Amino acid sequence: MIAWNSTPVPELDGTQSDITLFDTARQEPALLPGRPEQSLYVCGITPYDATHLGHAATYVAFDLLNRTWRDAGSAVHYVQNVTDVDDPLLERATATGVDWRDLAAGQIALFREDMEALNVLPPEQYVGAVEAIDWIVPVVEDLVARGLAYPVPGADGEPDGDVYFSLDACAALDEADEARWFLGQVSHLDGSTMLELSAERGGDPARPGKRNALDPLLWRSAREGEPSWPGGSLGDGRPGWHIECSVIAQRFLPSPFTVQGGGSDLVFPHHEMSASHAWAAAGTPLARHYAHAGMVGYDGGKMSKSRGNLVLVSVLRRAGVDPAAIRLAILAHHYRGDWSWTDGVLDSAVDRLATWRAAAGAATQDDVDAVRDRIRAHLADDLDAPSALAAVDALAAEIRHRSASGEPAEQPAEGGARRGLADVVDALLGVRL
Ligand code: 5CA
Ligand code: ZN
Repeated sequence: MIAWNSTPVPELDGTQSDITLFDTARQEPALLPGRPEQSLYVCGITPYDATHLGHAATYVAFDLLNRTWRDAGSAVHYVQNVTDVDDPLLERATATGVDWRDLAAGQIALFREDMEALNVLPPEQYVGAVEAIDWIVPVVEDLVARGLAYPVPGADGEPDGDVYFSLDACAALDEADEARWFLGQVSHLDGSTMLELSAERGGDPARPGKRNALDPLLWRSAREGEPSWPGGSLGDGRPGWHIECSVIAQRFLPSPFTVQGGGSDLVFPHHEMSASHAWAAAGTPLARHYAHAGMVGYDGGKMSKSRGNLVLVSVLRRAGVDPAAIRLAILAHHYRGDWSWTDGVLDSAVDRLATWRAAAGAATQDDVDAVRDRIRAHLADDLDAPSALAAVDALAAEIRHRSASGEPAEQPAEGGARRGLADVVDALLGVRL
């Protein structure tokens, strides 16, 4: 699948240092040593709805990590998936009378436009679940052959043959190995919370015939009226959700890769289960670190289609809102915290963007160099974008003060002062002045 386009990232003088990033699995900030190559997998959209501010905030958060690593001189290998076949997509297609493929294609196209407008750097590999089926099938067959997965009998008139992953068998693998996966390694949740979240987030803890209520689906055998693909010895069907990301990541990235990312709604079961699958399949941890963006709501509540309060990036763009202001509105909040979108959040970002644009023309080379280093230091500290924004605000205020007090202009930045500051905020924050 093709991703989206990006404009070249301006090259800056100097480099970023090693950074710290809060690691969900370690439950504390981790120092990420500099490496010539860093690798990143961010869980992509399920394309049944247009990109809302919450999705956008998650991708902007990991775009900051991508830009920060590049600024540190690393090549970043970035992979993202698209869950282009799954229950929610099929349910929405049925409910709206649209072919599921058309629904997915339309929403993916819109997502690409949104990402490009928000200046989010594209992944090198952008991979659909459907494209991955031929890679998933042999992995599931191997897990069955090794006793790590098992078919269950059909329930309530459903066909036999849905294949589940055995968490208990996986946890018993290589128990002496310190790097081994264990249930709770990523999420650190207790059993009853896991059961609750599993039921809420696509799992089926009450399904009869499972060895452990939390065992996740690997392969769903073909049903009347649902799309299916040949599954070799598994029979026709379609893949489960967690195995999709696990297989795509392991196919394109090193094992383990550096950071597995997504919104905090994916900590459990999705990232916990993807990690278990990778360990069972390859005997390596999925990722070195797990990072999660907070949830974005609306006016203090949940942002959801059913409440009719989805704020869509495409709708804002069509209303004439500058995408750089949307990006600034997102960056005004630390990526790890939950926050709420309000009209006021956008208004402040529009004002801030105008202030920065006005200041950029009068920034000297010293101003630009100093603010660049400040932004770098804040980003190195768990991607602290709000503090980075405050550093630019302070410079803008100083420039305003200088010009108001009639101080003579100093040497302009090389190649024109406006370009200097614009390059720094574009390269490091992805904000186009
Ligand atoms: N396709 C799966 C991941 S493999 C999925 O969760 N798709 S999604 O469309 O529901 O979400 C896409 C990304 O946006 C995920 O990383 C998810 O964690 C994140 N996300 C979803 N809702 C929000 C929200 N309200 N705030 C912040 N991030 C969100
Ligand atoms: Zn995923």
